[in-house]
Order: sequence, then structure tokens, then C-alpha cells
Amino acid sequence: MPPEKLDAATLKNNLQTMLVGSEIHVFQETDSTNRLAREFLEKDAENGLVVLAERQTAGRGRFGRSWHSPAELGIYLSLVLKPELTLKHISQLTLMAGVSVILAIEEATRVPARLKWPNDVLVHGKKVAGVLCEYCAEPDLPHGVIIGIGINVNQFPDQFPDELKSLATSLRIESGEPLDRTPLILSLLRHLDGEYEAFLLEGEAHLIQKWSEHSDMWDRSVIVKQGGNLIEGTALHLDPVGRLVIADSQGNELAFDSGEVSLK
Ligand code: BT5
Repeated sequence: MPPEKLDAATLKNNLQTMLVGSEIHVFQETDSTNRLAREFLEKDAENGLVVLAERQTAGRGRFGRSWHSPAELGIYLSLVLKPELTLKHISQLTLMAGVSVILAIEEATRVPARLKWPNDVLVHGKKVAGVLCEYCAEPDLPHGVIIGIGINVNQFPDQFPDELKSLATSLRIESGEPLDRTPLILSLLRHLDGEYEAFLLEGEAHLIQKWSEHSDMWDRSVIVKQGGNLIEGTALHLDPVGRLVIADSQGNELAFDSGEVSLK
């Protein structure tokens, strides 16, 4: 069977959302959907605009890292939101996107995906999806948030580059079956819509609880890398604003609002 192609009209016609997907653009190829979404935002994009690409030539991760984005095998999606929020809330949108990815994967597959703070979706310890939230607040330009989501859907193991083979997985590898991306994208957009609305109406408490329930970090030994420092401890919980709280070897509780976590 030829690979399934994404189509903006099909997505739009089957969309069940209030805000997310107010406009949908599908590109054959781009450097990064987050960069493209930012360009739309700067031209005053509609709140809820979604950009998808079949392939990214310079997909971005956090801290200048890259996201491997082979043609037609994954989902590369960016959502433009224009909330009236502070920076504190922006990191909570990363958690909101992670929860939405998990719910969509649960709906479409039996793959047991779990969250790792702040932006990773793992299956059996390997990364199947990642979130990159970027805040645009330049003077004289429209302000907003770009939520970028990458999901590995139909890759076989040998379709990952060598450096990712032990770190990455796909839904196909985990379920043993190919998966159509269109229903998964529709489910993801519906969950983003619902979770975002709930977050705006009710605040972050419920979101943080939901995120925590879908994570298996708790009580595990972790190393948090922040700047040049490595801090070892046991992951305890998220605090009320979504920071990761760990206990170090002396039992002191430390809260992190950013960083890179390795599970031991
Ligand atoms: C992320 O960064 O996990 C955020 C990834 C966001 C990608 C989406 S795709 C649509 C949108 N447009 C963009 O340009 N980006 C977003 P981070 O936590 O920094 O993880 C990056 C690291 O994950 C890399 O350094 C690799 O080790 C690993 N990695 C790269 N590509 C991967 C892949 N396809 N699957 C699993 N791991 C990958």
C-alpha cells in the first residue's frame, strides 16, 4: 500500500474542535513547522491555526537539538495559540500538550505510552514523541505560543539513524501494526482543544494531576541536568505550578522549572 498522505480538507472536514484547527495547513516539506507557525503568527495568524508537514528538513528540539523527521512516517505538527498568559503558564502548556499526546495514543493504539518531565513521551523507556513550546513576545509583533509536537508513527527500527536506535521508538514498532496518521491527528487536535479549554477555565491543578497520573517517574532515581549541574535524587511529584520536585540524598526537596531528566 502507498503511504497515507495528509490532506488539509480531510482533516478540516472531520475535525471535532471549537478552537484548535481554526485553520489547517499541510505542507509537503518545510524546515520546521514551529518556524513556519511563527511566520504565520507574525502575520497575525488566527488563534488555533495548525501547521503540518510530511517532512521536516530541520525539525527542532529543545536547546538547539534536532528532531528526526522522515517523510510520511511521523506527525510533525505546530499549533498557534494566543492566550493571555504569563511565562509561568507557558511551561504548563508543554504539560498540556504531553497529556493530549498520551490521550490520543491511548485512543488510537494499545501502546502503553508514559510521560517524562517536562516534554517527553516514552514507551518502554524509548522516546516516541516530544513537545517543543516556544513563546513569541517580540515588541511590535503579535504575541503567542507555538506548540510543536513530533510523533514517530510508522518507522521501522532501521529507519532511525544510528544515534537514535537505542533511544527512539515508533507506534508501529510498539504495536506491531502500521497506523493511519489522519485519525491520530484528529484525536490529538480534539484532546488539545479540550485540555486547553479546561486549562483556561479551571487553571492548572487538574492538568497537573492528569499529567502525573500518566507518568511513571514517581519514586524513581533521576538525574536532573540544569545548566552545567547534575543533581541526583528521587522524583517525588510536580508542585502546584508544574515544577518537578525531587528529594536529594540528604532528603532536601528541590523544585526545577526547567532541565533535562534522565531516569536511572
Ligand atoms: C523534543 O526536544 O523532544 C521536542 C521535539 C519537537 C518536535 C516537533 S516536530 C513539529 C515541531 N516542529 C519542530 O521543528 N519541532 C516540533 P528534546 O527534548 O530536545 O529532544 C531532542 C532529542 O530527542 C534529540 O537530541 C535526539 O536525541 C532525540 N530525537 C531526535 N529525533 C527524534 C525522534 N524522531 N524520535 C525520538 N527521539 C528523537
